[in-house]
Amino acid sequence: KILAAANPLAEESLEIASNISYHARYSPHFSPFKFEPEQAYYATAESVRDRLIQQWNETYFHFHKVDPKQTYYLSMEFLQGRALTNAIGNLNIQDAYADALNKLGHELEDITEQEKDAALGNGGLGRLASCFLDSMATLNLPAWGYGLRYRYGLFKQRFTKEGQEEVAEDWLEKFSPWEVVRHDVIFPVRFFGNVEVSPTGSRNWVGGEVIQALAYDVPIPGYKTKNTISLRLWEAKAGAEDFNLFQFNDGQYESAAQLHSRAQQICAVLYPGDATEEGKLLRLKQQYFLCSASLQDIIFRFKERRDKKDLWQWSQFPSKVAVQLNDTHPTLAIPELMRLLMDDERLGWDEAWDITTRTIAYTNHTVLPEALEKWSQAVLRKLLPRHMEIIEEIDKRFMAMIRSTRTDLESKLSSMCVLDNDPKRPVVRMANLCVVSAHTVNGVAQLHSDILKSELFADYVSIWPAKFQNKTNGITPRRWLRFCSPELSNIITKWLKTDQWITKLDLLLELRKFADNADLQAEWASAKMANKQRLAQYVLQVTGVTIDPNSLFDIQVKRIHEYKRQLLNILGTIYRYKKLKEMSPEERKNTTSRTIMIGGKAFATYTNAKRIVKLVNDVGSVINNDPEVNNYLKVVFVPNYNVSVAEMLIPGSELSQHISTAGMEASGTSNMKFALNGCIIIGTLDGANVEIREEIGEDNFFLFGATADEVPRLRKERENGQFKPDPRFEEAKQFIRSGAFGSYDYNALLESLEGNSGYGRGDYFLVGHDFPSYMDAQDRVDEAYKDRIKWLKMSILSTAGSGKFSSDRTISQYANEIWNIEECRVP
Ligand code: 26R
Repeated sequence: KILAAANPLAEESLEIASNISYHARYSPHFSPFKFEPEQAYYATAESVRDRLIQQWNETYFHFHKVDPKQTYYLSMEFLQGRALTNAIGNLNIQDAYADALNKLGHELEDITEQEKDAALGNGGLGRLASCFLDSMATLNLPAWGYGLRYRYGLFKQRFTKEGQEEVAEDWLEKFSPWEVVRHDVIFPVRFFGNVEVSPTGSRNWVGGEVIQALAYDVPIPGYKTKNTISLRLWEAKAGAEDFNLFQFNDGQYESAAQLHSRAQQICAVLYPGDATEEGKLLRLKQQYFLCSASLQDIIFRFKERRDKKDLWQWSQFPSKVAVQLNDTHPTLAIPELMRLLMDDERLGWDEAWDITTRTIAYTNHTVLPEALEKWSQAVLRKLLPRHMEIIEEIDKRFMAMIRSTRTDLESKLSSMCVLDNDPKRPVVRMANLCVVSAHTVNGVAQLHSDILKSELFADYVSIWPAKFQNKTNGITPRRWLRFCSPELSNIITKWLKTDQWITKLDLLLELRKFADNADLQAEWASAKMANKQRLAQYVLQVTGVTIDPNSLFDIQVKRIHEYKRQLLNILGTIYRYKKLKEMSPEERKNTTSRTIMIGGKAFATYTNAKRIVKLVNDVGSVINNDPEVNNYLKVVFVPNYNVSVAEMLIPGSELSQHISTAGMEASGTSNMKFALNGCIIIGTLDGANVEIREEIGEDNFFLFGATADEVPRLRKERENGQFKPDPRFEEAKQFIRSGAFGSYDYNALLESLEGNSGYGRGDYFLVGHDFPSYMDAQDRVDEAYKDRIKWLKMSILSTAGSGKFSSDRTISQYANEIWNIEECRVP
């Protein structure tokens, strides 16, 4: 104690240690007298939560008092990953916690490993939402996230002889110390039923089933600020009154609790397969559940903050509330806000429409036709009869407006309107509903936003030229550099003589001055090597494969999809392997040794994606066990790619592949994480790659492949049989067909690269076209890596040029250019 008094860090760590012990003892979740890493994790998390709750409450009251305009980010996905390291880091108390845990006989790193990822998202879109929350909190913006509290998040990926197997991931198995249930925040959400018309002509939605939405809040701390905002996740519940005691006593247990089990289904899993009619209905229910609960909550808060004041009007709503739709998944917020304003608050159509359109903005994240949501009109009418009426009215008024003001667009009307009345399959086009109703529509990288304006939404641009914007994605530098690579972070701080870069990422530019400095290069190399060794340890532990930290670490991690072209990567790898086999031992010694790592989950019913996963695994087992070449090449499939695996992989990477067919990847965000960590990108001119290359410099980017504007012509040529494949491409495919990688029949997969017509056939993704330029770019990589000084310089320049890709920059732009909100800092 005496010692501690002289040293504030020691004092704080003593206090923390005692707080952790308190939780282990008095918030017991386990048998007493056990303090293994698991118990230590929960006790540590609870002690961190104590600190958060205080500033979280202060933030709530401060927002309430100041009553600023507030943004609500509606998203069906939040890919939060782990919270402990992030919370401790944002509170800036790492050292004290590490110390405190040492006193209790544990290492902070082991304790943080105990936490399960909160994987309430699929990939890029969900992780973006989580990075955005971090930036909103850090920038002291009045903003909240709204999502669903899925019981099971994204599946865990396991392997059998057949390939990938999906296992439910029970992230709530024990419990989550990061959520607080708000028993007083509960709203009814109706499904089915019918619309009743009163004698005065007003319309009311009645009947059907009513399920309760109960709020669970997750604290989102900002970095080095008191501001701690909320991610509010809804859970579906039925009430005691819905439990039929009579039936239960009669032995009819299932039907007695029918509504309870229907409620449970709603939040049971993230993104259930929508191949069946049943599955489609459930997904739509989830979407509506999120929208209705969130809007009721937003309106409640709007009124609550206003009730204290004398006069208020609905017309003020858009100057107090901004709602951002993360893709079309929460589109039903549009008819739901209209319904609440008209049917519950008794506003007329025009006033409700004015408020709705001034409140809602929409972000598009993909141009892939199969990912553009279209809901069957019949399903929508059955589940949400009043919303269907409102959607029909929106469409009717939109068409009337075009017919009366824009006769030049009449011929385009059938593709521009919201309802597609094709008698074979009448649907609601959700993206069109968003474009017609939102005040702003944005893409997520410059190229993507340009494509939205010139293709997908081209017809609307002349009606509303100012509606369309670009907001290039970003990533939080806290999680994706400061916390996942403390070694590199410390070097950056040392050379910039400040740690301000953590919130002002543009400062990284200063590193350019030192890119040739031998001392910085040496420190840089040793930090990268430490990260590579840590990664090699991890790979050994999860796959049993030993990899050499002196080889070039080449990584491609992302969801498996044909447009992302993991197949191009593995075909290139196969060609590389074949050439190595043909070389003499002397020749091999002159090659660049590589470790190629591929990771990612395949959607459970996406056959070709699963075949690609299997191929990577098969290729890996042959190459890694081939003593002739396995000093020069290893191929590893990293299982169960998720946020915390990314935090391990990215800092240890030197080359990363972002090689989608140009025009198809809206942005990509892992490309930004890799670049920020000093990893060089090999990539196409797609998504945010274009801007990354601009920022980092073309000399520090390995470019190849067709450009987006060439793609349509190349597909045509393909269909006309004008495509002449490169012999290397043929050789790689032939090698697979020869059975070099086992007996599995890869013909069906390879045929997707052949033939000449149709989506997904005739090499729609142009793997064959880009193969030669890809291989040439890979040759340039091998050459560049031989010059270690040159490579280190490229690596430093990569980090130095990544400042633009902070989600702080992205969120500031949303705040200023779309939401019109301002900082609201807790004193
Ligand atoms: C409706 C259903 C079929 C569905 C489609 C697509 C559900 C989820 C998705 C996810 C898509 C929209 C997605 O994750 N898009 C990614 O968004 C990232 C963040 O903007 C981009 O970086 C990335 O390029 C894009 O693919």
